[in-house]
Amino acid sequence: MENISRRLFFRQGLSLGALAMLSGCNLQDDTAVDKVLWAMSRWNDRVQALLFDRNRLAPTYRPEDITDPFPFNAFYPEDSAPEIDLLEYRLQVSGLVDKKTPWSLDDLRRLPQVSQITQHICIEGWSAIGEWRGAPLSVFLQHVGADMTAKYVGFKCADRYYSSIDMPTALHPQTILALDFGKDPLPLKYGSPMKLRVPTKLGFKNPKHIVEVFVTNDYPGGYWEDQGYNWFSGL
Ligand SMILES: Nc1nc2c(c(=O)[nH]1)N[C@H]1C(S)=C(S)[C@@H](COP(=O)(O)O)O[C@H]1N2
Ligand SMILES: [Mo]
Repeated sequence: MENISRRLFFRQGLSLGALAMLSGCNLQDDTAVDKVLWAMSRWNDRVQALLFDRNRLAPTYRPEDITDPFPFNAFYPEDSAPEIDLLEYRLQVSGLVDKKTPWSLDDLRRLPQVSQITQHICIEGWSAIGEWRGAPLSVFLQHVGADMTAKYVGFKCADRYYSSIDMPTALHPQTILALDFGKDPLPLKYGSPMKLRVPTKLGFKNPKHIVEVFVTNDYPGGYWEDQGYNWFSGL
């Protein structure tokens, strides 16, 4: 048994068969296959995290490159996007932070704002260029006294969507809590009143309609991530 799996490993590379033998599971069994694939995806996350260069910037574009109209996407149709009262809105902050006081939109706008024209790439096979403006997430995390040595920053949305990113990506200069799309406040369909814009990751890692930010060492997953999309999904 030992020999067969070693031979398979060297001859065929890390084939599913070899993996099954190495991990001692029977691939007739769907849950065993599933476990192996999940383990591979989490291993892939770790390799991607190691390769991530916190100083490398995603490409930026010119105003004339902006895609108009910009596509809408969500797990529901456009007219079902959650409507949030802008005056009542308070961003909740939880987990490994010193200050859990909720933030109004004016509070968020008082932080320094940066603009970016970047490309959004959706796993479903389309990409588009847009302009977003907002506070760097790193500045926000400093203000709330976040534990910057924690592993994850997670996001909860008004529509049951949720996602999470690694701390190095959270601290990347192009990762922003976006309040504006082009010259105007974020429209309802694009994530009003606030979305995470993270141009170093795929579109599904850009949660819209964010109502809570939390810092944690416990893997938070995400809406699509928990259905099999690779968690890191980034540069
Ligand atoms: N709250 C929320 N955020 C979300 C989604 C969603 O369904 N709900 N879909 C994600 C996906 S898959 C994509 S491609 C982008 C689409 O953003 P857009 O409507 O601004 O193009 O939002 C992401 N963030
Ligand atoms: Mo997407």
